[in-house]
Amino acid sequence: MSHFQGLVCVLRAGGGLWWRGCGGCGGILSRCRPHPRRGCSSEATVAGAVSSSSSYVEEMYFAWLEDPTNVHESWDAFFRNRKGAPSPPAEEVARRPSTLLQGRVLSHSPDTTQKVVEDHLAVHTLIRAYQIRGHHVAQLDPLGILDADLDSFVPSDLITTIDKLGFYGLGESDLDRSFRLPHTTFIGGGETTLPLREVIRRLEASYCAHVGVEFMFINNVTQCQWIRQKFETPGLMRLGDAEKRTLLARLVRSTRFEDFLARKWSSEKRFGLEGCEVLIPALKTIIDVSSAAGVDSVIMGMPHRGRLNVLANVIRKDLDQIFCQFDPKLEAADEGSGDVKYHLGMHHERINRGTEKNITLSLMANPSHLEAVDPVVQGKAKAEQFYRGDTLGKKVMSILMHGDAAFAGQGVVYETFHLSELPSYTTHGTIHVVVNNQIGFTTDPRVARSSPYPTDVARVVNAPIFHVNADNPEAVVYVCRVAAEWRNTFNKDVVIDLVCYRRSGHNEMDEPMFTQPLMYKQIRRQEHVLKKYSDKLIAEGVVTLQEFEEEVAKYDRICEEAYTSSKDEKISHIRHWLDSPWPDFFTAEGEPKTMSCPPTGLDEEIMQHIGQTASSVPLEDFTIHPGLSRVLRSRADLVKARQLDWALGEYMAFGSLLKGGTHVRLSGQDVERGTFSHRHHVLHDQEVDKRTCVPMNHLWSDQAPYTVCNSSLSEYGVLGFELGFAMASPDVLVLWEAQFGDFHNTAQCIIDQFISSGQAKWVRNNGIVLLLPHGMEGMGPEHSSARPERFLQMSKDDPDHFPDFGGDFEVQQLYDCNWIVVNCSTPANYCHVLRRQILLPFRKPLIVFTPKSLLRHPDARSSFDDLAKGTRFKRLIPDHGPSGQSPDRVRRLIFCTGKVYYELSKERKQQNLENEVAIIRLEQISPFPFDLVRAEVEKHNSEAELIWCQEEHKNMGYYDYIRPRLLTVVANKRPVWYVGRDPAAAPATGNKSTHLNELKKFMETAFNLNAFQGRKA
Ligand SMILES: Cc1ncc(C[n+]2csc(CCOP(=O)(O)OP(=O)(O)O)c2C)c(N)n1
Ligand SMILES: [Mg+2]
Repeated sequence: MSHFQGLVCVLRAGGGLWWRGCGGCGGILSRCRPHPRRGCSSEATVAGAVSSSSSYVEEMYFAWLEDPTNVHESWDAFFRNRKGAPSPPAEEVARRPSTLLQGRVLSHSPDTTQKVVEDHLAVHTLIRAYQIRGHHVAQLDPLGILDADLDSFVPSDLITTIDKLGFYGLGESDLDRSFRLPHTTFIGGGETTLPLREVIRRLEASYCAHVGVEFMFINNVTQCQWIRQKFETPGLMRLGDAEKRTLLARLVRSTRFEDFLARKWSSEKRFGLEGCEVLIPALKTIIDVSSAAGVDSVIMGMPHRGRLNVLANVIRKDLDQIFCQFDPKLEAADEGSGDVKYHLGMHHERINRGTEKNITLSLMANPSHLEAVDPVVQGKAKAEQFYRGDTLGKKVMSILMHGDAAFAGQGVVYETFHLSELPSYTTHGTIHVVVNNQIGFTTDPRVARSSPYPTDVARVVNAPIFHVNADNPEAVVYVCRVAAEWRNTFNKDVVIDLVCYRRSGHNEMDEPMFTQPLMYKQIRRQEHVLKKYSDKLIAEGVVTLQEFEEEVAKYDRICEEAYTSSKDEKISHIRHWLDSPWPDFFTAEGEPKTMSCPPTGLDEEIMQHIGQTASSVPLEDFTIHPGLSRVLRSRADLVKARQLDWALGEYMAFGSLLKGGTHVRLSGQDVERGTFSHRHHVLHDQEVDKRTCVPMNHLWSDQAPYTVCNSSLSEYGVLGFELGFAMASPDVLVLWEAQFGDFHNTAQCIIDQFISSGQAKWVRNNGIVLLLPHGMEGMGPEHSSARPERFLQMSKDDPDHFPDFGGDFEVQQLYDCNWIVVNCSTPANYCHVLRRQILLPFRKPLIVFTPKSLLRHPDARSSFDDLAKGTRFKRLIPDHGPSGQSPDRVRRLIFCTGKVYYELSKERKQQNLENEVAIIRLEQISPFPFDLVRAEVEKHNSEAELIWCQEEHKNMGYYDYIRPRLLTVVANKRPVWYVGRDPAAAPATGNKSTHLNELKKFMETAFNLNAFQGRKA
């Protein structure tokens, strides 16, 4: 090995000896003090730095080997001297690069050519250090008082002093020496060599001015090169005069809009954008660039801050419609509770001025719960892409805006990022814009997050992060342009961190000086960005003062005129704020086209066909697991016997909807196989890696597609995503299945804020289905209860009001409710209720408590007859046994729901009480089937005891919901008795024998006909 090859090897392989434990310094090791909060960045990065420098030497070496005239004569002399020289001893090898990279000239080398190599390496290391850590030095805070990155470590090798040269073993005398530039930088433009002075100047301009680029953690060379080229190429960041004028005009609109609101409604909360007015030109730039690249639909989510401004100046909602929302006398035209003005959504199709192309912009309505809308936006964007066949996200894209505190603090942000690259969840790149006003309500960043930047969460998906000083509008626009180009080129997420400030308190009424006195003293002194930028353009001669003033006056006039016409608005139509209209599904007035629902049964032929597909492998030469062959064989036997188990019932529902053209999407943890191994919707070839087959997609050649996808291990993010997916179209059955129903509560925010109350707040329908495995089976406190009590407590049907049964009562009741809660006891009924979801003329969320042991219970089967043409979902299943034949003899009427029916039935048989006790199953719990329950009560002996029996504890389950409604049915004239588990804190015991004892005890009560005698209700 030559001396040189030895050196290269050391640089590559031997590095582990000296860089370990220290990386954030980009290879400059001895000075790096570990930062108490952050530590250093990855070893891989440093390894990259070294290998890049060494590869440059290597490049030279191989070029020289080919032909010595290929390289400069100093290299020629260097390699000539080294050729054939013995390899250096091991300890020298280990020591040399460290010395070298610290810039100290090897003391024993008198050779000047060697110094040339070492100096080149030093310069390359310096370049790399700027690329990796220049953002720490960048001037990002417009106020100039805070470190935008919360990192007290000062990278002394980068700060603009001459001392840093010594750090690299260079001196002042080297500043005017020319150095050859590596291929990993673009600062040269057309030049391949530059004087060191110019190298540093250009690097500082690229990485340490008003833009801080964080990207060197990305482990893809092409992407890194792309970013370097965008930020290093000389002159690329400069805007033309026309662009500057457009930017100024947008800044005028953004600023004057807030000023106008502040003038007219000085004591109203509006969460204004003051301090980050550039958000508007930023978004418009992203949309312009994306539109030019072919995007024609943008779905956005954002929090409160600046929302009205975005509606007015990005979405272009009519100003009078916005202004009238401030009128306290405005009456609500729509049913439902409505929402505050800075939560409402919007959908608008218009011509994009920049590109003269059509563009549809949707801003999703959202609750106060920060970041909750993120996955919802992604789901809706994914659905639009799916239905348009936009498999690469070239037509539809999403933009998410965030506050700095919420972006760092809310876990759903992380969950959403983790969906970004998953095949069934990716939206092919989201542009995230953080309004980083360096404060969250009254809390400083130093106590609000542990990461240096609020944006660090994005690093998990290798998204580049562009920090930019928001008081430099041109830098902001440039960064936005690059972000949009990045998304269009790589279809990956990207983050823009607008480092700004908040001119008022959290809202306009808040006093920020209580908590941030110094910051706000500075803010009071801070000149408005519009003033600074207009002065700049006037000084540059890009606009005249008069032109600027005219632009301001023109927009002020527009606001005034809109204000005048807003006074004519007497009624607020929330429908006009709908983010996801379904024009063909409803009438022009937004009403259902009918108020009835057809039967949900199926043709025998269809059932047979679906059943056969469900029991077979539709692909040739496909080897399935022998255990699965047994499953398919037993399915085939069931089909032959015209029987359905739970899995087949589901197959019938999905398959028949697919036949009718409805897309079905089932998502959740392990849903493809099914947590309980009963579903098997994706077959895996046992011989060929990753070869799979989804039989449901082989039913008919013209069927709708079936999507079944195992999700990431998230509930909040994934449920939000599916809700968004279901929002895009009424012609899809979207189902989210919890692994066990118990886990849905980590998605409680989506359930409370969107699913339960979404229609009331935002007048939009949603037909999402939640499948929540539920049942007390001795599996412990966290694998038993899907918490029916919580869903029922949020159901809005009145417990004390006995409704009129006019018209189609079933449909009317469904129309009036906020969601439907069912617990089906048979596969046929499960199939019916899923089909009803789609055959209804409107959409409501459906909560299904699904079984576990019943999946394979021999009694929990249905005949094909229960699903035959003309049949329907049974909201209540009467007792068809002996008690049903002679209802007069019945002494006890037990109402129940779900799996406990089978336990009750078995016990009744054992106790030989089939004539005395009737067991009635409530399949639809909410809205409560008052009509059918009353019929049951009236049919039976009026002296019979009324019992509600459940397997859940008394303070849980259904009892609190059922009891007042049953009492309403009997006009409070008869008592309703409770049979079930005693009240408890945990939903279930972890002890098997306690579990069985509890069951035994309440079964005894259920059939002890004297249990309630003499007791007061
Ligand atoms: C999940 C959630 N928790 C708490 C709040 C209450 N809250 C409203 S705004 C706010 C501060 C948000 O700070 P930031 O994300 O930086 O946005 P900014 O208001 O500064 O624009 C808080 C804590 C909320 N809306 N949502
Ligand atoms: Mg903030």
